Amino acid sequence: MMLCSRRSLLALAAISVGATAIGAPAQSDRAALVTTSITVSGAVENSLTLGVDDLRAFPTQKVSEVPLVCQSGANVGKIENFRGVRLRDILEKANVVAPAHNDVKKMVVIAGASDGYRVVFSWSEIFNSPVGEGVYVFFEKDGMPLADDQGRIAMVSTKDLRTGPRHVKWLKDIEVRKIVD
Ligand SMILES: Nc1nc2c(c(=O)[nH]1)N[C@H]1C(S)=C(S)[C@@H](COP(=O)(O)O)O[C@H]1N2
Ligand SMILES: [Mo]
Repeated sequence: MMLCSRRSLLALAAISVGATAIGAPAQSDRAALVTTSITVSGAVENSLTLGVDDLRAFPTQKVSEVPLVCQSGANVGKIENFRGVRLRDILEKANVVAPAHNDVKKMVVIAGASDGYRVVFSWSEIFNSPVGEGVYVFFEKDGMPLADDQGRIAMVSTKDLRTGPRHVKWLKDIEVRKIVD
């Protein structure tokens, strides 16, 4: 049968490897993606490295439920009973460097994960819009550390219309950058 030829088997193997690469990471891969601290760098006076205990030392908030909706509109579950720190409070501690009156308006905050996933916020969104109220770096669910599927530190922007995209699993770094002169 055609399908049993050596070449077809190799082709099938290649397809299945490709499918794994674009799908959700397997259980073992998720464990390898887990982050236990984050860095805050770029246009800040104080670069920071924050582990879970450091995050706990900030004012923390408890959030009871956030439905997760993908960019496609598909419902992809929810995150419940988590505790986190507002991104705004972390950036205030890092102290964004913006000497000119208009500098902050030209700045973005890039949140990166250990799998290379990255999302951006504008400074104005975080500090001058209702969105900023709901952007959390979180580290606890039901009083327990976050599991490997997103742990131990993640981020979510709870006031987004579609919350999936800026739910950053395995959060690794936060970079502040002025993107126009
Ligand atoms: N680190 C990381 N976080 C991520 C993603 C990703 O690929 N990597 N995908 C995002 C998108 S687009 C969605 S909809 C949800 C999907 O979460 P799920 O894979 O647990 O369904 O995670 C978000 N957070
Ligand atoms: Mo998504």
